[in-house]
Amino acid sequence: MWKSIVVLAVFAAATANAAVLDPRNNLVESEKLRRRINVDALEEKAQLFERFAYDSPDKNRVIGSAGHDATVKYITDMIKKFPHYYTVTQQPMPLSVGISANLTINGKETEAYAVGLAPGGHATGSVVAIPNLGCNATDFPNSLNGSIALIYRGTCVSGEKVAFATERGAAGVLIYNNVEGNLNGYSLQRIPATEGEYVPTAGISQAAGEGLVALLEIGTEVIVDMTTTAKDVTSYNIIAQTKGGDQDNVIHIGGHSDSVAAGPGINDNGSGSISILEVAIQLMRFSVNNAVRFSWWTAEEEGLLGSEFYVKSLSQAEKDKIRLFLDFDMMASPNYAFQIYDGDGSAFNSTGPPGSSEAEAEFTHYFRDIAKVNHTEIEFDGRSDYGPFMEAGIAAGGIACGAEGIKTQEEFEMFGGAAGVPYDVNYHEDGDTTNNLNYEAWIQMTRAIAHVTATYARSFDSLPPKNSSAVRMKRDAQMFRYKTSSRYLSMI
Ligand SMILES: *[C@@H]1O[C@H](CO)[C@@H](O)[C@H](O)[C@H]1NC(C)=O
Ligand SMILES: *[C@@H]1O[C@H](CO)[C@@H](O)[C@H](O)[C@H]1NC(C)=O
Ligand SMILES: *[C@@H]1O[C@H](CO)[C@@H](O)[C@H](O)[C@H]1NC(C)=O
Ligand SMILES: *[C@@H]1O[C@H](CO)[C@@H](O)[C@H](O)[C@H]1NC(C)=O
Ligand SMILES: *[C@@H]1O[C@H](CO)[C@@H](O)[C@H](O)[C@H]1NC(C)=O
Ligand SMILES: *[C@@H]1O[C@H](CO)[C@@H](O)[C@H](O)[C@H]1NC(C)=O
Ligand SMILES: CC(=O)N[C@H]1CO[C@H](CO)[C@@H](O)[C@@H]1O
Repeated sequence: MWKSIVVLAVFAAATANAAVLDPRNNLVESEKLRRRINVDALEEKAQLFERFAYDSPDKNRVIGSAGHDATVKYITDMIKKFPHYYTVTQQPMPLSVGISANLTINGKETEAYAVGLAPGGHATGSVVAIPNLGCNATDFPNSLNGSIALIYRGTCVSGEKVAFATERGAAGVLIYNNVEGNLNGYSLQRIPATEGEYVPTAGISQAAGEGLVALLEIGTEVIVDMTTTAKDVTSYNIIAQTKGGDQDNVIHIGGHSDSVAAGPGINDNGSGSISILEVAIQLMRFSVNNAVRFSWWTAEEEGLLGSEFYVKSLSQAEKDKIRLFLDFDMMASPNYAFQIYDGDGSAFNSTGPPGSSEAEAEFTHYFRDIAKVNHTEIEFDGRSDYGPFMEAGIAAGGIACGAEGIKTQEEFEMFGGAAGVPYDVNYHEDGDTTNNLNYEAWIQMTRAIAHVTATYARSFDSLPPKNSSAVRMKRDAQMFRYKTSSRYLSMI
């Protein structure tokens, strides 16, 4: 008797499941998709990502590590299980990962740090200190022929500084820190292939750099001998797109798959990768009107390299298909605030391309009217994976829970937690593990992702029309304002 009940029950469940599983007559809806998001599925994946880190010799998921390779393989395999629903590709990106840097200054061994994206090699020569920050070609002497350029870190990406020095004939570059502490995990933050070659580069401490500047100022010649070793790796962006839905009108959802070198990177930004993976898995129960594309970017921590590489690889026609790009990282900060990117510029006077205001409004609608929780706004400054999209004139938006910033008293009243303490005390530290997650925040944020995914997968009616000349003019005017703003000029 019990047997037949079991058989019947299984049969009934299978039938019910089959009906639910057939997405053809089940158009996605925000509430239905949100209901499928549960905390156990998120937690289970966070444990897995942590294991990928701890099983790797380096105990992290930084690009080029076994932990990152395992993450990329896991996400790709997960999506590949559903070939009827998604097309999945891995976009290869060649990178150079710094292994070691050995340095002598006037024959004396000095501690130096390997710098990511810089090539391996040997250089010896006399040191020339570059004035200012080395962010401007005019900072450099006309010829650095065979010298070692000494440059202060900061304000622009170091790749820019090293490219100037290389162009002027430097044999090598020393970057000295602009804060106390070491330069472990530091990178040139710009892909060399697109901007010209780099010479061997090493990092030194602020104190060591200032010591060299002082010696040069009193006219002492300083001879440096440096050897850097680097490893060439291929790192992958993962791109998955629904086979269903209008392929010319795409909602694009992204997060990044790598961590910093310090630890497993479970909140930063494992949480974002996992949230969008879970939404991608649950979406498979439903049909969509517009194509949905999910991306897991590589090498965000080295300077948004994966997303930049991707956007640069798209033709204008392909860019035009992306109606909106939404970025998700830091989804579970222990001392969280619900932060929405200020796409309409109402809080920080910096707006995104047309469509970005509407995206902000959709997130506001979710937090205020659906989840009924407070939210704040954060500056839309292009310093995460949405930056390259924004620069290409593609509407963008996103949400986050906060990184190293300090929670204010006002935010404490809005969200609880602790005032005067960072949103994530373990940001970029080895303590960013599964114990570092706020699950209440994480589920709320993941449901917000489900809401916008479902909303735009159904319709783009709330966004400005794609082709109107008014929208194009507005976009061009916005891009001109952005590219001439002091913020943008200080970033390049
Ligand atoms: C070079 O530096 C690395 C650390 O960056 C160190 O492990 C290695 O022993 C050094 N090699 C030599 C030959 O000094
Ligand atoms: C670079 O320096 C030159 C000369 O000092 C100046 O005119 C120019 O505005 C600077 N460029 C930037 C981007 O700061
Ligand atoms: C650069 O240095 C090489 C030798 O290191 C020398 O032969 C060459 O003349 C130098 N060029 C300039 C422009 O100083
Ligand atoms: C906002 O930015 C624009 C230029 O981007 C500037 O002209 C304007 O003065 C700024 N407004 C405020 C209130 O800062
Ligand atoms: C929203 O913030 C206010 C303080 O600004 C607080 O009184 C209220 O309880 C918060 N609401 C929720 C749902 O947390
Ligand atoms: C927008 O332009 C594309 C080609 O650029 C065209 O195929 C499409 O029909 C246009 N859509 C509208 C709504 O005008
Ligand atoms: C370098 C880093 O911390 N990566 C990103 C993780 O996510 C947050 C929130 O989106 C970004 O601000 C960080 O840049």
